Amino acid sequence: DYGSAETAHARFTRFLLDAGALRFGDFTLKSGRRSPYFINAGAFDTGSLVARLGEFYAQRVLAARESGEIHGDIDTIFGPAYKGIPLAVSTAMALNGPLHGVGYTFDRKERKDHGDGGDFVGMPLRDGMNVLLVDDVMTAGTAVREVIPKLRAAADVRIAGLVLSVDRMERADESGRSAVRSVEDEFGFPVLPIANVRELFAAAASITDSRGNPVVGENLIRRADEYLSRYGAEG
Ligand code: OMP
Repeated sequence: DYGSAETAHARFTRFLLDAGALRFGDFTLKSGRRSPYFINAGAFDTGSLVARLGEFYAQRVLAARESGEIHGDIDTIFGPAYKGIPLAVSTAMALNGPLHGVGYTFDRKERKDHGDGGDFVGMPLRDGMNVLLVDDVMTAGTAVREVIPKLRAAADVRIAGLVLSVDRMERADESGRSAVRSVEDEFGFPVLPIANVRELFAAAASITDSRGNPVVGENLIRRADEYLSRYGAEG
C-alpha cells in the first residue's frame, strides 16, 4: 500500500525495499570501500517494476523543471549502457505525456562498424540538443565521468542535468566534498537524486511490516550511520 500520506522519500524507500533493490549486508564497492548496504538497480527486472521506476524518475524531472533546477526543453534522455538503458527508456515513456516526443538515447559498449554503425542507439545526438542524463547510483562519480566525453565527442550537446535513483553521499576527495558536488562543480550541470542515503535510512526507520516490526532493524541503520561517519561527505 503506497498511501498518498507517505512522503515521496518514504514511497521511494518502500519501493526499493519491496523490490529488493536496497540490501543490507557486506558489499565491496567499485571504489573498493566495504559498505553495509547496496542499492541494486538490477532488481527492477519486471515490466511493472521498471515502469514504476520510470515514473519516479519522471516525477523528479518534472519537479526539477518546476523548481528551476533544470530549464529549457529536453530533447532526449540519455542512459549510459548497460544499466542506464532501461532507465532512459522507462523515463522517456513516463514523460511522454508532459514532454510529448521526448527521445531516449544510449551508447554501445562496443563499436559497430556494419549496418547503421555508430556508437549510439535511439534518438541521434545533434549539435545544440538538450540532453538529460539518467543513471542509477552515484558513489565516487566514476561512471558519469566516463560517459560525458563520449557524449561530447558525438555532438555539441547541452547537458541539462543528471537524475539518479540514489546519492550515496560519499566523499569524493580530500576536500570532503561529495561526489555529487564535485561532478556539479566540474561539469556545471545539476545532479538530481530521487533520494539520498540519509533520506532512505530516515524513511526506512519508520517502515514496518504487517506485524508492526521495522523492516530495517535498528542495528542495520546504526551500521549505515557508522559507514557514513567514515566515508560520508561534508557537503
Ligand atoms: P561510481 O561510478 O563510483 O559513482 O559508482 C556508482 C556505480 O557503482 C553504480 O553505477 C553501480 O554500478 C555501482 N554501485 C551500485 O550499483 N550500488 C551501490 O550501492 C554502490 C555501487 C558502487 O559500487 O559504488
